[in-house]
Amino acid sequence: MKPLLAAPLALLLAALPARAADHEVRMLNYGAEGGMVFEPAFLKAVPGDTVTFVPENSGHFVQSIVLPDGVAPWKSAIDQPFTVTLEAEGLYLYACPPHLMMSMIGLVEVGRPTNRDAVTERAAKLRPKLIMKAERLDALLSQVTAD
Ligand SMILES: [Cu+2]
Repeated sequence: MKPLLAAPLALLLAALPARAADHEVRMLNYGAEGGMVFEPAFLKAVPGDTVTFVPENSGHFVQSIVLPDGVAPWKSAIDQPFTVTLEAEGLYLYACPPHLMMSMIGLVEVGRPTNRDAVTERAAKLRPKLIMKAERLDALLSQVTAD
């Protein structure tokens, strides 16, 4: 291709929307970080991506705890795969309610962490409920992009 034609083609390709990614988070009785885990528990994504929660063992479901402003709360049915579209920028903190005391929690960072303060506030209230492995909460928060 002649160089004069290559430049307009590159511009055209750059204008096409990027394909949204589908991330997979497994719900496990036992994973690399011990018992009752989301894997991976921390995820980075961009608006428009989806996350599918896949129950690989029975007894798990997923419920949102803190979401970016304007995003409706969500909750899956027990033992069923569940897909969420990440429409807004911000942090999506979620848990498996039956195993909350065992710190079965996860966090998705979509674009910029616009609701960091809300998540930090809620994490302080959540911590006493995490009877085992509460350090998982700190590990998740520590992975959020700094301002
Ligand atoms: Cu669970």
